[in-house]
Amino acid sequence: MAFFQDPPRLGNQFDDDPMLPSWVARHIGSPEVADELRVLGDTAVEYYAKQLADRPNEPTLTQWDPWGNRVDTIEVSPLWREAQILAARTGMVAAGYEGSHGAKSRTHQFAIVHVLSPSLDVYSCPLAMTDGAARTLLGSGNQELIDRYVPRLTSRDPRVMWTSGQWMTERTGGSDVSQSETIARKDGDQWRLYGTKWFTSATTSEMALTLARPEGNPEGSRGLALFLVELRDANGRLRNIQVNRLKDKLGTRKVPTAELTLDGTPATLVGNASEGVRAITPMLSVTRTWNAVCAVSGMRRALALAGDYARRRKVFGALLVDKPLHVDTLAGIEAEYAGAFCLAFRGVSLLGALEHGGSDADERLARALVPIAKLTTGKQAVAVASEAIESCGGAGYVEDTGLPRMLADAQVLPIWEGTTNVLSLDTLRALGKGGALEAVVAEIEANAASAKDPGLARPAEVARAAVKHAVAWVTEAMSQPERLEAGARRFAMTLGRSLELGLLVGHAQWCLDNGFGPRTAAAARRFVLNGVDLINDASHDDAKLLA
Ligand code: MFK
Repeated sequence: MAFFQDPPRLGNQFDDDPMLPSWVARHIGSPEVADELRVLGDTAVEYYAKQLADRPNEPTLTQWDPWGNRVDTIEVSPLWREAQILAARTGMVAAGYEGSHGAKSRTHQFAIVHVLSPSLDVYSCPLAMTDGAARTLLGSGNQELIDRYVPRLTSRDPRVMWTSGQWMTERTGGSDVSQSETIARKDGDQWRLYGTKWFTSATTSEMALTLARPEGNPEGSRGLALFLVELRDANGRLRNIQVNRLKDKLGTRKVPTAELTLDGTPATLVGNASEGVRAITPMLSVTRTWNAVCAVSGMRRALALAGDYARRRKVFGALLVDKPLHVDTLAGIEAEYAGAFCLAFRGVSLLGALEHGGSDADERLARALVPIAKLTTGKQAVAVASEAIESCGGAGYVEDTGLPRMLADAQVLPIWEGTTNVLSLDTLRALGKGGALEAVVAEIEANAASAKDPGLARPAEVARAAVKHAVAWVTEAMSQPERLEAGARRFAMTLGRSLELGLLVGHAQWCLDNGFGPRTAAAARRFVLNGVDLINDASHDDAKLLA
């Protein structure tokens, strides 16, 4: 009888998660939420099967109808159509706004996101921007826009719920948006936008927040203003928007990312007619938090499949799960997942706290932690996905197993929403506001100090030592701009890894004290071996010779 390898399968995506049940027990403490997530854990398995069946389908753009009319219709994949309904009903955005769990509502919402999003082909993208748009509007003080749009963005009714895009990137660049060329002109009382948006994810959304420069405003980012665009009129036609083409991307291929020309597109000013970058920063904070959670949930999916494969795949006379080297390899990436989980979900709990009257200390910590979490987890997601598909051998490299998509989709996480370097510089900017570095140190110290178990003593010490080294480095480099900038990524990553380890230690102690076992403590010990302190002063002259 010929041999056929059993493919990897998923178990319940709540119960099988080594981090989520204990985190939810600790930070929400509601058995009903655990029950809800367990049901969604099965839904995630059901949608994984649909995802595999839907694999060849990608969005299509039809620019012209048979009679020569420009129509620019985008059709999304069947799974995306289902995802829209599922996302609304399960409250993937709404749960964060309903307030049923007070400041813990964000943890509830992102636990749902964590369980479901790896099965939804990056439908997390429009959801993240929708969440960000709701938060931005709520913070704008523009009551008319809040009343009109927030109920739609946060609805659980799929017939009512709208999603929102976020159009920032132009041909001039995605990092330095100060060079944006889109112009806003007054036409009577109506603002109209003229320009090209180069990378607009999820162009099927009903609305978008975007930046444009009101005519006559000065150059630079302060001359930009924040606008809201409703994409279609009552007949479903795009309002002076042309879809030039869909992007041909390495991953996130189900996301209808497009290039758009705005040619007199009606738009509503959200706040002032300037300072648009500052006005859109709530959107950036929310989507970067989504990015971190989706990085973590993507790692979890890769590990679930790699772990199951190891229990099915026999080589050299034994299952992979019984091979010491294979087990050692998986343990290394499981520890990365555990650390990343703690950091991403700490960002989530801070977001919830701030929305429910959090303290100044929460505010300072959040401003630094958001870019740090985004940049650290984005890199980990790529490394973990790469290792996980390698652990499935050649099958991991063959498209119709569905496994390679995990790596291709992970690769966007360090790129969109601010690259690793842009976020490293943003970390410096955040720390420059004062009090934020102290807040990071205090967070690590509080968690390290909670470690009573002797097995956590060394991880606690490593976290403390790494952050101490980072503080000493930045204090010295502060007065040397070239050194500071060249080392900014190593610095930010060290803060990220110290935070992950510190939080892991704190959570491991809680798990030991509350019947969740020694696994998280093992993750903390293994995380230490993966390396935490990345600070060094690489020669900038050498770097210039090399680059
Ligand atoms: C699964 C997850 C899915 C997510 C889906 C998303 C798909 C979306 C696709 C995209 O649209 S990707 C494009 C996203 N683009 C970016 O993330 C932009 C990356 N670039 C940056 O983040 C730059 O740092 C930035 C554009 C913000 C720099 O702009 P400027 O022109 O140099 O602004 P400046 O002067 O530094 O900051 C203006 C104000 O905003 C300052 O406040 P003040 O005026 O009070 O001094 C800054 O302190 C403040 N600010 C900047 N960044 C901030 C911030 N405040 C809070 N948080 C931040 N991150």
